Amino acid sequence: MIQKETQEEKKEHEKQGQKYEEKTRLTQEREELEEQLAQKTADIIYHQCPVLQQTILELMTKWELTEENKNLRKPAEEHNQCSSKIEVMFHQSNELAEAKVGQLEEKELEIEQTLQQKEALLTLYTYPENWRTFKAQIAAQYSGAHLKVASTSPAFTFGQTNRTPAFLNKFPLGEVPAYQGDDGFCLFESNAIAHYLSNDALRFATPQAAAQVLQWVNFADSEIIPPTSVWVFPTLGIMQFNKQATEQAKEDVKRALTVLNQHLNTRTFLVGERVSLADISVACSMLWLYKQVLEPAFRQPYPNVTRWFVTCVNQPEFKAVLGEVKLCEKMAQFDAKKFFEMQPKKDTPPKKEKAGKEAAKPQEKKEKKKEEKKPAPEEEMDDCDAVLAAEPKTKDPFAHLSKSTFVMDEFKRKYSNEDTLTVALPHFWEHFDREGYSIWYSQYKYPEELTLTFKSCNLITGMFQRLDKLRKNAFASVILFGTNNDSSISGIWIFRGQELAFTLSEDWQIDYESYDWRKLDSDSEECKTMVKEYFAWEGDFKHVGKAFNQGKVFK
Ligand SMILES: N[C@@H](CCC(=O)N[C@@H](CS)C(=O)NCC(=O)O)C(=O)O
Repeated sequence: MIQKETQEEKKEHEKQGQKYEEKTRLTQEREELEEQLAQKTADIIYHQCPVLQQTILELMTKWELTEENKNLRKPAEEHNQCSSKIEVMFHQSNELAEAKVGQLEEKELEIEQTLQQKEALLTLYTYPENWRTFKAQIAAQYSGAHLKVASTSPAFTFGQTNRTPAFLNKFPLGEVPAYQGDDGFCLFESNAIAHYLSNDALRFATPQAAAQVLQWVNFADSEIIPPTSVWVFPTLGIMQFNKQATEQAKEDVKRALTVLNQHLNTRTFLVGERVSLADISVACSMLWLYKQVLEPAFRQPYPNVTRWFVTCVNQPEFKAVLGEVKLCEKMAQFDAKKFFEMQPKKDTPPKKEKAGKEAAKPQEKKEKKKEEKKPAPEEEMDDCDAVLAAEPKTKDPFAHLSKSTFVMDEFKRKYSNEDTLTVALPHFWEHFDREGYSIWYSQYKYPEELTLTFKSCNLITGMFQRLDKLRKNAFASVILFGTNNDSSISGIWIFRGQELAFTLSEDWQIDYESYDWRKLDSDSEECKTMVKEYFAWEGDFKHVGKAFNQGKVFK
């Protein structure tokens, strides 16, 4: 017979059911809390905060949180107390963890700054794309030396900076590459610099191997560079072509290639079983040959040399400096047009006595003498002169614009030396030429990616550096707003012309796509306010919604 459930029994069952539900809810709640706590602990361990970690472990033991079921037996009230205690503790631990994170960030900033200073202090002065400098740069890639390459203004202007007394005081020849270390140690001569920046693996430790490295470094300088210069420079339009000298140079190159090919018949690298300074020096000295004139038919008898060269330039450390090296497909010939274009103008300051020294083999010297009788412009250049001659001829992307009445330099001087609100700004609006210049508002597109403020500032200054050549025709004040992990970047730019200047040159396009750009109407109130606030680094910055943190000026 089925026993009927009495009223009391029914009630008791319902009560038990409710209790069971309550228990389940509490278990869930506690599990969630424990999970949060574990997460927090993991965060703290991650942030290396052993004191806090210890406190939490102690609390966990005290409250028996790890013993699964014990807590369940506690009455709900006690459990709730426990939960709120945990909550309080979460708040406290959060604050402590945040403080710790803050400390760690400061430490990170300090380290970063020290690193930057270190990098900034190991300086290599050169002109861009100097194959002599590549030797040192590649050696530094292997050894891990952090180098700052000063090759463009304002850090270094070839033909100017290297002729100043301050530079000559440190480097009496006034030649580049030139190295200055963080300890003030100065070196000239590219081979010495590359040697200094190498590690022991590149230099080799045994006297024999070290001497072999030196042998190949000298081989590059005396057997490869002179004929290479005679043969290649005319094809670059930086030296007058001389048939006889070129033919002799080709023979000399063949001789060097034969020696190398023979040596590399049974070897992967020039010395020992790994890349050394020997490979770096010889490969760099052959860069122009392989890029300009060693067409497949010419290099065909020297397969070991080409195999070795290709192996070298494809090493990551070489690639990081040289980029992709494309081997010559068709032997370049004398570029007469370029040669005449590149002749130094009459008003170019006379270059000190040195030209063509490495190219000047005895026979070449005789040729030169004959040519000296001829009138200009046959004066010979070397690769250094070529850099100098090419520099001012770089196509001016603003050349098509008619002259403007607004003198950017004058405004920049006012901005740098005088009060912004009372002098620089009135000067700006008094002289600003709406036809010749435009004003733009820029805003960084990815503020959610901005973390530490010093990193965001590096983003701004990095952009400024990459836009170095634009300085004459632009001015900007860019501001970082907010704090770590909650910031934004925006700025006001003044450009020559009515278009965004970045599109005028490929070199300028690295950063600009990361920003939204809006041309401002220079007569509008909005523009007036923005120019005022961004130039003066003060004001409401209503459109931003975050407090001013710091500003950077491109001038
Ligand atoms: N043997 C030196 C040659 C250096 C050299 O000739 N440098 C030239 C540039 S290619 C230079 O700085 N010339 C100074 C000038 O023309 O003002 C080295 O390997 O470093």
